[in-house]
Amino acid sequence: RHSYSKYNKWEKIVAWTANIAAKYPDLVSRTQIGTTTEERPMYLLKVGKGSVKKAIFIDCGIHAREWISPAFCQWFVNEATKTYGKNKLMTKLLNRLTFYVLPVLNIDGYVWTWTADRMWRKNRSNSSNTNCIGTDLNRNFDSAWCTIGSSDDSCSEIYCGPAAESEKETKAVANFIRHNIQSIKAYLSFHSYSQMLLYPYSYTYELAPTHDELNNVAKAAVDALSSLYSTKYKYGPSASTIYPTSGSSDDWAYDEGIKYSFTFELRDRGKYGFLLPENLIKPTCEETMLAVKNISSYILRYV
Ligand code: 0X9
Ligand code: ZN
Ligand code: ZN
Repeated sequence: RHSYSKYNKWEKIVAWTANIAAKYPDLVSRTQIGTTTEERPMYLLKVGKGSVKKAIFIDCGIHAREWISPAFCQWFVNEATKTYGKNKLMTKLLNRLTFYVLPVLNIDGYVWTWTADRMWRKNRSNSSNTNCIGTDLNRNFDSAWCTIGSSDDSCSEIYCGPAAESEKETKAVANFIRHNIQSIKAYLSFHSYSQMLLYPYSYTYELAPTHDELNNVAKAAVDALSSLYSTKYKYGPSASTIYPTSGSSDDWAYDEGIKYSFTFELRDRGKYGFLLPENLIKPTCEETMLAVKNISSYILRYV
């Protein structure tokens, strides 16, 4: 049985995408943006009232073992549908913005963490034709691809793949974003763990052209998040706040012109790490909702 306060396996999540779209036809619709290496359908939920307006693209589960991330995407869609018409801010956000939510980007990897190796990170492709499986999808985007904080060794956990966008999962997301670049104003990517809100750049220590605004938006979002349970988040440019990486989705989205591009590293700070207990799903998602609503309000008001 699907539950928002439990981790759900992929079959449950797929069924859930169909069910929530059927239950709220005027708020949620489901489309397929591609298929994974192992031919699983990549379903995207479009959440919002009426036709497409300014849009916010949200993805979860780029890294397979970061289970709190897909849990958050599901939580977000539930909260949106459940509180539409009741919560004033959510009603306004859904009336005036479109949220594209990809509940699990790396589906094959996610399935692998449920069936074979709980600590799997990469996707499940053998595009290198070596003994080692998997490309790190957060190293496979076309932004300073495979330069810094990345590896060309297919056995590495941060393998960049044989080429930028070599992976079907990367390609599907990048194509969708390119096709909808006029409407997409913000890109939010959810990872775990370390409690950070990161923004470009990661492939260079140079500050992004809009650094000051990104910093202000991040600070406000982190303040909103911590107002609930006092959870401490660091925020800043990715390279200096966590570590440099190249081929990452947020840098790519930013350089495509999506000027509000953020990566969340959700709870915790290492006590449980990727194995965050289920009783922490609710508090983690509730506080994160505040940050996402805060950023969304900013987009609505100023962008
Ligand atoms: O290494 C990563 O991809 C992210 N950390 S994780 O533990 N979730 O794997 C950090 C990404 C930082 N880089 C960007 N935000 N671009
Ligand atoms: Zn990650
Ligand atoms: Zn709630």
